[in-house]
Amino acid sequence: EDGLGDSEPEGKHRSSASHWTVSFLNGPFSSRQSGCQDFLGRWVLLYFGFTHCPDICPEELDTLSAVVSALDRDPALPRLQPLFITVDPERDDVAALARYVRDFHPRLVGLTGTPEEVQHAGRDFRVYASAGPKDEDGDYMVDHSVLLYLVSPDGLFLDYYNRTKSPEQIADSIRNHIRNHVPL
Ligand SMILES: [Cu+2]
Repeated sequence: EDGLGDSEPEGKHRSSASHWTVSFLNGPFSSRQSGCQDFLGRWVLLYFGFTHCPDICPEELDTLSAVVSALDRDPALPRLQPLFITVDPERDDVAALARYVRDFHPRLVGLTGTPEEVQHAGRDFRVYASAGPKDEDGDYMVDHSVLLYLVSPDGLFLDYYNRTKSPEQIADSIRNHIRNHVPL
């Protein structure tokens, strides 16, 4: 372990998130490989988790969906693209993610890939994920960072939100980012 634990990214940095490479899933993509380039030009709200997570991931995805829905109600704002990237590619294949994302926002796109691709996608966001031991049924938990990340239409990581933030607070912050955004 690198000791990052549940700690947050150090400050807001302008690390480019332009190197995501994760496999296609039920999004508006023409090719199997998908990545940041598919989302350039759109505001992205991104979460890393896994579909077998008993309560934290469903809660966070409910929060993410509530934020996107709140912003959807303002016709002057651009539509946010909600994304869910798995930290458990062993179990979360395309079919599992496609089923899972249906329970949340209708625009939510789930992404999976090889373990390397998924790790690579999380690196720019300093995502921590560590699978625990398997029980007798082969079931296991994945300890992981619990943060929502805001990515600008330029593909830059702008802000993150931890679990102390309400959907209203997050929506307000995103509104401010959109208002103050100066394109590259
Ligand atoms: Cu989780």
